[in-house]
Amino acid sequence: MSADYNAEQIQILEGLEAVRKRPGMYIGSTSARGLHHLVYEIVDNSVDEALAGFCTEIEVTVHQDQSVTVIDNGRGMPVDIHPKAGVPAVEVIFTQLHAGGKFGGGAYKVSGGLHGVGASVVNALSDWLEVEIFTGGYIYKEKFERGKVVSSLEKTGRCPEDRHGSKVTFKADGSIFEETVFDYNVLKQRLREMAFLTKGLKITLIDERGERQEKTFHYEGGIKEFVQYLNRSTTPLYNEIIYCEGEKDKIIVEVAMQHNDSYNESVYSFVNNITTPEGGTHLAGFKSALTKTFNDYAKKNKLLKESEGGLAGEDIREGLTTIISVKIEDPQFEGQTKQKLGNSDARGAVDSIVSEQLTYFLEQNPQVARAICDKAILAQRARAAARKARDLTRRKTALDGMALPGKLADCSDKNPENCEIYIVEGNSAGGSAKSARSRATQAILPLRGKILNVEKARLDRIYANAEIKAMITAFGTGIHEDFDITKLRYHKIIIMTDADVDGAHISTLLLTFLYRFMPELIKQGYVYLAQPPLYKIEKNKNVWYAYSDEELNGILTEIGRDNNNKIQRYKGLGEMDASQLWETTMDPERRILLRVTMNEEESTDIDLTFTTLMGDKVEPRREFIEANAKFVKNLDI
Ligand code: 28F
Repeated sequence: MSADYNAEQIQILEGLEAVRKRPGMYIGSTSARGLHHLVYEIVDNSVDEALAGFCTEIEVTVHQDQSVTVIDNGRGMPVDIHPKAGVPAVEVIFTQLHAGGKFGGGAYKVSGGLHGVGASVVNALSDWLEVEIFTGGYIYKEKFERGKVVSSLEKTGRCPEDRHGSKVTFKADGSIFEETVFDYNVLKQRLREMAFLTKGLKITLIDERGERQEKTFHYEGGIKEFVQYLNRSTTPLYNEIIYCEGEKDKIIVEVAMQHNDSYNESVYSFVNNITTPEGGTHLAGFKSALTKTFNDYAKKNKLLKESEGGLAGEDIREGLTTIISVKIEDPQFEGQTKQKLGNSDARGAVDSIVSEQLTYFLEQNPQVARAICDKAILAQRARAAARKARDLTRRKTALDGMALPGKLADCSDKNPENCEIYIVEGNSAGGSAKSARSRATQAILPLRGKILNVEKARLDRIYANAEIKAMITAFGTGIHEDFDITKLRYHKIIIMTDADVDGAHISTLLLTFLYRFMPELIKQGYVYLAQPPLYKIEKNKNVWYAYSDEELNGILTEIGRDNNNKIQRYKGLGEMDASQLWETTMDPERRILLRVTMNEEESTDIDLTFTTLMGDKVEPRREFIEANAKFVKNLDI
């Protein structure tokens, strides 16, 4: 280190070293999620420039070498010398950790005009980073490596007087990130969300790796279009998107909502464009406004019989898709993953703006108000029936002890951590699974063919379905608001179906049920898919099993492809006898299990995927399947 570092430079070096030593403190993690946060932090600065009213387009490009370029047409970061730092302002943005917003993992960035809080961290965690600014008819450029200036800001050329904006290209540091390959779909999902949340802003994503892909997001309708997009695989209850917006106590509130004919509630809340999956005061304010406003309306218009009491919030929110977006100068986050808004004034701001504007909307649109109240009243009755059915199940369970379903072949070990339950399609496979299993730790619950598609069923029908009830009782946790993960009787729930189209359909129906009524089982990693072998290869009394086409080819290459090896393509579990089922699919020492996982950031996409695949709209399902067919291995036509 040369002697002429002044206090300022030393403080900068210490700051960047701190980031490189503990990157997780600044971007949440150094996993793939942390890697993608680098892009979001740079794009956020362009979004801030858009929120300030100076940027209308952002372009994000992933290059062949996994470096990323973000370019906007804002004013261009300032190039004049920063009075205190004695270097250009842009260099301050990329080398000084700002007090401003914080970072990544659930913390937040302050949007709405405070720029560049994340740029210095991205710089510190990049092998190299180049920034170019177009302003005043000149192009300026500065280069960094791992946060340190390697070539100071200089004019590198001319540009048209009316050309303005900022361009940043960076290459994530492979010595810090376990993963440096960007996932196009993850970036697409987040950039689409940012475009929905920033009405009028055009965001383009380009992928130069492999065959070039390009996708542009531009929504003049902002979160109203977001609700339309989320509802596109369902049948809306009415054509309008209910929209409220306003500002109170310096909090900007925007809410868009629309009921569809399903029974799922999909409410997504954001603060400064950052998703808050744990909700918080803004969501609480919305819920109380909604319940109060609809109950007032129903009473005033005599839609509610006195005997039936008021409508519960969940009755009104049945089938409701909502986006809540608030902008706050100094958001406080709470909750496990710091993704729950804590500011108490946000509750009041959302409550009063939504109450006032929703009341007005209902007065102006009595037929919409009526349709919503009618649906809520049906939901209320179904909830009462479901409660009765559930209490019946509970009472029955209480009366007969843990009245486990007759078809369940339970295991003898009573410690859930050691136990696993196989949900098996069909009685024949169920039979061989029962004789194949290890009785101590493996329970078997055979299901009779296709189970109820819960995507289109209310709670009362769920409780009335024998197969569903058998799983609820066997798992022990209860469902919906009764769910209690501590009562789970098995720490592995393994779905075992035939490796054919029907088997895939049954797995999907089961995952839909688990996702809609016991999502924590998936979120906490208790759910697995068994992987039965696709092929059995026999040669001179030797037997091999292959779990994929490429594995089959590998084996055949190894043992020779002459004609005295017999290859059997398994069509179903029933074709295996108990010992084969055990050694290929159930023996913990040899089997392959696929763990079903989901992460919060993709929650809108996952919710939408289930609605698209399981809902009643055919067109969006066809589009989804065509778009994703390339990811399916062993497609069995
Ligand atoms: C590809 C990433 O970072 N765009 C940005 C601006 C514009 C200004 C600015 C940014 C320090 C703290 C004020 C220009 N002229 N794209 C970007 N565009 N930062 S970052 O100012 C940063 C100053 O706040 C800007 C006049 N005011 C602001």
